[in-house]
Amino acid sequence: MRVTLSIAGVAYATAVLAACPYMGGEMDIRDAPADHHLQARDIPTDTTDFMGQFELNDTDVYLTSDAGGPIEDQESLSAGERGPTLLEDFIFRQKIQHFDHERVPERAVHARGAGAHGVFESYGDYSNITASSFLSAKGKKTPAFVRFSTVAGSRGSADTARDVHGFAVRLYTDEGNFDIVGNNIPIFFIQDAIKFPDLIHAVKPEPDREIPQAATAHDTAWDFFSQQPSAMHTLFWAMSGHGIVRSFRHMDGFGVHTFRFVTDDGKTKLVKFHWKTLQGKASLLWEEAQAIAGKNPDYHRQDLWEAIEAERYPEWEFGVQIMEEEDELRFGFDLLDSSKLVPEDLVPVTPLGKLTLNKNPTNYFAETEQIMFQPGHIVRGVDFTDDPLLQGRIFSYLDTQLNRHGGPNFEQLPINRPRVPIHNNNRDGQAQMFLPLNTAAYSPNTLNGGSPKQANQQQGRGFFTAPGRTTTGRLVRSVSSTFADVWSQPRLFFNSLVPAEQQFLINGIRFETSMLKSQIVKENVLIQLNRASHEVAQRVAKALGMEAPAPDPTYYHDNKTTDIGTVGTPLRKLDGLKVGVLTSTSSVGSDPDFSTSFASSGVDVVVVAESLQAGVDVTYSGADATAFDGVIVTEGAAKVFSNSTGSTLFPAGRPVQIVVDAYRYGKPVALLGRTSSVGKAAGIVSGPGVYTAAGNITEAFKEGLRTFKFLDRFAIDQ
Ligand code: HDE
Repeated sequence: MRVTLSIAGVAYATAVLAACPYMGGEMDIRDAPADHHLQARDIPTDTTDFMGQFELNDTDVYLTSDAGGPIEDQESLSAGERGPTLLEDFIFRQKIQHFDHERVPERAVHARGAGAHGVFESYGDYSNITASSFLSAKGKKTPAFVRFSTVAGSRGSADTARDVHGFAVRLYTDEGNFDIVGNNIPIFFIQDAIKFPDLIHAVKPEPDREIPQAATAHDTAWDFFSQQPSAMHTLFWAMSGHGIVRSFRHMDGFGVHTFRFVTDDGKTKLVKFHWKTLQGKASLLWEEAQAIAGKNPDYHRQDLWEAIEAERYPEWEFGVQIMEEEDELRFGFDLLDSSKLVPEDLVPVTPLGKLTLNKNPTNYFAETEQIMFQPGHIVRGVDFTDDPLLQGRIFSYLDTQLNRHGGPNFEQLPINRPRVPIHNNNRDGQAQMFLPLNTAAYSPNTLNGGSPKQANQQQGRGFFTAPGRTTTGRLVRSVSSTFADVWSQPRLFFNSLVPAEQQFLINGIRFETSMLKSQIVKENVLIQLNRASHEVAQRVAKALGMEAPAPDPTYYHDNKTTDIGTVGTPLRKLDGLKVGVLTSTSSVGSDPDFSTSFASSGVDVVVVAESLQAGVDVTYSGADATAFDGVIVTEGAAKVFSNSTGSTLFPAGRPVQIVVDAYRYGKPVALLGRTSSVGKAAGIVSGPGVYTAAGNITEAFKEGLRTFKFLDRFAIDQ
């Protein structure tokens, strides 16, 4: 059987796998069309079309060795029933050897993550600002894969560790892969890539005892932060709700660096990339995040998976802040400095398209673990800037992929493979998947008709560097003086938060610095905080039992900007939020049917009772306030609460603890019927987000979920 596929890249891959009878079919790579550009416009937007061909279906087949022969592999071959295993046992050797080599090095940073497939859709034709084909027409769709992550923890660490979150997007455009390898925080700790190993060595567990895992609450981290004050700005963001997000779906993404958009005729604009969550931003409280880390370390991973399985596809709007080339120093800081953001009230974000995640990976390792992003994956119409952090990253990611994969052919793995064919003179290397037909693997050549031909700005829609870019300068090893002010923007961030989130930020710094053993490090931290804000320094110092230094007002100001916090703005969608309905086994059937009334808003109702039976989703022994975004105590629950300490079916006091915690975590809480005594026992004071009305509270409760955190419940330093 001959299979003709419309995409040469696909054909290559299939040629290799087609050798396996279980994949069905034979093929010849000469089936690949000669001119891939004819095909390039037809790339599949449904990612399953592409990845599906690599799926291995093991249904109703015999087990085989890797070499294809049918085998049995439950017992090893031995000399006599009680004798030694034979070296000859190729089945044993292959099975064990493959297992021994199952792991690849985890990512040096961002090791813990979760990903999903999706699609990007352009809102229009933006050829007036970029020659990128994925933004060339209204409604144009481009397949995507996104991987979210935390930075410091290892692959098995907990999702809710306080951290910056990775937000890495790959667009499989019809002119090659474009990766925006960004974070959920728009700025970065350092300004020059050469300091990255220092930053990471400082935040990773201390090297003698390998403690603490996935946390910056230790001496080396804050020693570095206080010696490298460019870290203050990102640190402020990480200590606020951005470091402990409710889910990956509830955070924005940022390209961080300033990039360039380039048009066909070479005109350029400076741009910052943004992914704005269409779910709305939401964050956890630190106490909540800590509890979840123990109760459900897979909290974020699970949330993303379940939302997609339930077809509540998370969405982000892609937009750019557009600036002129001559604006590099216009805003009082340098656009090449990645420790600075461009306030959105100065330059608003122009929306260009929408990203929707609509398919979970089929295999975590093959897709989420093996995807290898690179800031160096850019496409026609986009160009770099001289940001020294970006310049270093372009090297680092390629290098790290070589280390992780062991050779240069990682781009041929299904998840990394562009959805357009590849034609070049790169050859051989470990695990080469292609059978190149061209024996003149060099340019220029005549023997292959000069092909592959050079593509550039004028021909073949090739990538091109912005023609107007120039550079001159003395060779120096120094930070630009335009990068010097690293305190004004952390202050801008703090000024722009609502008082409750300012308090959360202070609490975060208090928690972390209270773990420090070195008095000198604590003093240095206060000196740096004090440069950004005397108030912050004082409030932190109070908890450390120390004195803040005298005000250091050089960078003090009262400016604020917009849309910067994670609390105080209602959610845009309730998709995938969970409401715990506390009841008892004897009254499950007679409780109101909350599932139906919440379903229309995408909210899941989880019924909690003493033991599992029809209509009960989870027991009190398994339930916890951290698992819910809001809690409803039904009338039927009253008997469980009054018997809180008497049952052996759940830990003493658990039902009331769920209500206590839900309230103190700022969640909406409803006390129905005669459960006011429950409220009393839980210390609940009636007020916003507490629902006691006799009638149907569903709509009001949904508003409560939209509010997400009731901020009046949190004390603020006086
Ligand atoms: Fe990364 N970073 N990084 N980083 N980074 C990696 O690449 C590096 C930086 C980011 O889900 C590594 O494949 C240097 C900024 C994300 O697979 C490594 C510098 C931003 C991910 C690396 C930075 C990021 C990484 C580790 C200083 C936001 C995970 C494994 C210049 C704009 C991508 C890997 C995924 C991963 C190097 C700074 C985001 C070692 C040298 C700034 C989202 O190559």
